[in-house]
Amino acid sequence: MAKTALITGITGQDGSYLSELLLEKDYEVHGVKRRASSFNTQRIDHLYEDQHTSNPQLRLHYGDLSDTSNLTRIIRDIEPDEVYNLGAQSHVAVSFEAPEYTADVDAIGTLRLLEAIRFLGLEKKTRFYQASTSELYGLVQETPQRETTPYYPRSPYAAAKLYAYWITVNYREAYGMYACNGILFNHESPRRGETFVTRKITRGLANIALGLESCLYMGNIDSLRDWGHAKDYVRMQWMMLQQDNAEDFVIATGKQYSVREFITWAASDLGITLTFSGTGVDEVGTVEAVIGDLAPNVQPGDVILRIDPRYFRPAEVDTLLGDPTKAKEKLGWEPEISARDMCREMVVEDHKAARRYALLKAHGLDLPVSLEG
Ligand code: NDP
Ligand code: GDR
Repeated sequence: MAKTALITGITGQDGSYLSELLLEKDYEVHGVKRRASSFNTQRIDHLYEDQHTSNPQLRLHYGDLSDTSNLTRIIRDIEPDEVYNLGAQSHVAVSFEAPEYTADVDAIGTLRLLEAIRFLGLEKKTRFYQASTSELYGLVQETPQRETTPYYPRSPYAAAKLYAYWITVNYREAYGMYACNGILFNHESPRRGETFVTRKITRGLANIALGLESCLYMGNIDSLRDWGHAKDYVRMQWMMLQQDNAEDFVIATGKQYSVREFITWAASDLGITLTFSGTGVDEVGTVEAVIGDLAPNVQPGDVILRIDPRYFRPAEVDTLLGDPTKAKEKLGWEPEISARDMCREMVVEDHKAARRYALLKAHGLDLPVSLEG
């Protein structure tokens, strides 16, 4: 019998890759999507069949992690074998501006799902995956970070996710539920939200290369991260629910780079050699040379990167580096795509999108390019 999965956050980056993976494995996939005033299913539109055909394998339900009765009803109707809780207000900087909402959705939203499973008597049937995060480590207490490293959250987002982490452990211990945390380090892809740092860089530089924007405004470019590819990481999310016993795992590559290095890679994938000069908020990125024809609107001497303190966070996580040894040894999981190759893939996709915009513009069909960072 085909398994049934429920994914919260199905319209997000990970939700889209996980849906693809589960559909390939013949799951019946259900997703919770939020009501929005414009379409928000772009990342999964390619998977969505006409719902009028018999037995579509992917079904969407309106819902929200802040709505207990809605979540309980969806779980009652579906009785899923597996729940993947990927839904969240997932932007760390935004969580400083909307701390209460972030806590409600990211922390209490997790409790609502676990409690719905228990309340409906599904605690021995339904397996639960919680999207935990390397942000739990915050002000790091040990390097590299592993499953036993103490947590020190540095944002309302991380504090909310810490509650979600522990309530997941608690439901496992208290009620014998198969519930586990994937402590995932940053993972990216061409489907990454446009305001996270990697995508902001690849999209911004591709737009600059084709004359759609003139300058990229960044925050702390000395920040260090362990970046993997979302496609590799959702494979691990599924694997974590297929074990005999529920356990928590760190998912990371074990390699670390700075935001500055990522900027240099993306620029070089567009044929741009960038040099940095100045310090602190006065640092700038200047074009030293341009090779090839991917960046026709950029000249040597152009300043295409500046620091904008608006993007500094009230408390920063300066460095994260994960140790995925447990995942490798117990599950045989290895990341297949390097950060460098992922950057190239993201630049290629963003350059294609920028070319489409530039072409429309050249034909008088001027669509606005959103510059929100
Ligand atoms: P995204 O921001 O791309 O996706 C978040 C998803 O959650 C979207 O589908 C969004 O819907 C949905 N969502 C937001 N608020 C609510 C709400 N109130 N009720 C229901 N759904 C909601 O995140 P990612 O795919 O990158 O990440 C998936 C999960 O993994 C998140 O929980 C994130 O915190 C966590 N995580 C991510 C990491 C990463 O590097 N990507 C690393 C570690 C953890 P909509 O499309 O309508 O906005
Ligand atoms: P992060 O990802 O906060 O690690 O959370 P993000 O890409 O937003 O930031 C990474 C680092 O880059 C620095 N930075 C900037 N970040 C953004 N967004 N915009 C900028 O202009 C900018 N300039 C520098 C940040 O200060 C930070 O140090 C992500 C999210 O996906 C979380 O949901 C997830 O839990 C963690 O990764 C693991």
